[in-house]
Amino acid sequence: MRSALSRRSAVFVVVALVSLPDGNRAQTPAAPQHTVVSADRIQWKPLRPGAEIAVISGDPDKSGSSFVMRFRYRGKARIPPHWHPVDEHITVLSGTFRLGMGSKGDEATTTALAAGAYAFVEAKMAHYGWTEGDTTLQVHGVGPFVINYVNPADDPKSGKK
Ligand SMILES: [Cu+2]
Repeated sequence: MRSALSRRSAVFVVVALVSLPDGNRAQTPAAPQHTVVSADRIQWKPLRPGAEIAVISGDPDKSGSSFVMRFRYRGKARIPPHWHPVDEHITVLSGTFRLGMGSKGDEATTTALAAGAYAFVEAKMAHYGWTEGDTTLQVHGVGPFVINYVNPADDPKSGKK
């Protein structure tokens, strides 16, 4: 008898929790966000001749912000040796990307990554690359995503590229 009663009480408690109106529920953190970006809404900006950059979501400049960016290259393009203060996740969306590790920028030591391939480069690891034909890369990670060129002359902001 006693156990049947407590079982009935337990059922009542569950029903009461499920049927509480929204206003009576404990406050939850900010509502989850979602982002949808169609390909024709991507805003490409010039990075260097033959190379463009676009921020797809998040703020790569902001510390702690998850971000997604794309890099689009025309023909055979060189990505000079550089490093980032944060981990870099690279996905090849189209074309072929040749990725190399280190600060020398030697094309012979690169690995060819075809469309669909993924690469991870740890924070502060110098790396470089070449594209074979028109190539689009997607890069994601957590900001601040800064591009530090091993050779400062390679920085598009230096005015020499
Ligand atoms: Cu990089």
